[in-house]
Amino acid sequence: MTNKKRIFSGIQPSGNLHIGNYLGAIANWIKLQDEFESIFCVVDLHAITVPQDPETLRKKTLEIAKIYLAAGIDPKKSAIFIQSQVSEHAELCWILNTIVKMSELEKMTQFKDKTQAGVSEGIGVGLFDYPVLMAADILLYGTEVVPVGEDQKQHVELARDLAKRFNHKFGETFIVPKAFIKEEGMRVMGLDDPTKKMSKSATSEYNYISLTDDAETVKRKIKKAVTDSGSEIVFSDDKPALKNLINIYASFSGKTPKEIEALYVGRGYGDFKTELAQVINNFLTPFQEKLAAITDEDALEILRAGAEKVRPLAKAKLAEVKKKVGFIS
Ligand code: ATP
Ligand code: LTN
Repeated sequence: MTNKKRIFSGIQPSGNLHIGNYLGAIANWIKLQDEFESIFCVVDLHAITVPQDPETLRKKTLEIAKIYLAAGIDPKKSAIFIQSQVSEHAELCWILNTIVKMSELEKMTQFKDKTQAGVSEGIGVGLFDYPVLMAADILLYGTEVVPVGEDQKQHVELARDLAKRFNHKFGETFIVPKAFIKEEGMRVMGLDDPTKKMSKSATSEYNYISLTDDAETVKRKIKKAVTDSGSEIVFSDDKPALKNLINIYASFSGKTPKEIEALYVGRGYGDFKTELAQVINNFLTPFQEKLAAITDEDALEILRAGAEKVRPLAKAKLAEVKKKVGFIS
């Protein structure tokens, strides 16, 4: 490994990856991998914080790795690995559990969202502890920058607080990481409800466009996407549904929202939606061809090599932590 600054990020192998995950996270990673020493993880320990079918989990874990590769993460530049194959993540999480406060975790919006306003009946402890495991992921590698979507900012803040707290208590050990969040436009909202983020655990498939949706499905979903009142294609805060669709159009076409508005003067939603579906498919079709060409064996090999590459870093940091807290080696 080199002495470039390090980035670390991950995605859970649960549900179907959607264009929000791509635009909010993976697309940034591709750009950053030249500038930073990059580690990208498939966070299966996080995925089991909600019930998963074991066979589906195995399939999805491989699929995420293939998606990273098809999207352009280059295993020569970046390490790609499966979280559960480096057991130091769970060990560091345990140690961090002893310095995090219940009240800090109770404040986490993702936990509150996923438990319907904090009702903890029937909710696993793992879901509550999720942000601490994420802090362990980040701190284990001396990560400086964490490229994530906006919804993860609060979790990265907790990782910063825990790094500082540990350093204060036991002496300088962890680098205090920073979140890297792309400009506002990158928060992709649900197609059926522009007030909430596009989410792979959404109940309706009309919420999202999956990276594996075929061209016909994309057309159907875009056609059904909610729009605002009026008939003009304008980019404005009081038209949140249209704003979201224009943002998606802009991201995949490289055009600015202003250019897109100009393109549709005097034309209606029908034309706009047809062409938006085309713009998305122009990205998805070649992406899916690349995805289909990656075999399970290739992906597994890359994942094994990735784990081999990062394990020494994780081991060294955990050994340092154990010594600092007073464990005998
Ligand atoms: P869920 O909705 O089931 O919690 P998710 O779709 O948020 O899942 P994650 O695995 O939690 O998926 O997130 C992976 C990455 O994608 C994170 O960096 C997250 O910030 C980003 N991301 C997720 N949804 C969006 C979105 N709608 N817009 C932009 N980025 C997103
Ligand atoms: N919680 C993240 C996934 C994740 C992550 C990480 C992201 C787990 N560990 C470490 C960045 C760094 C999410 O996107 N839902």
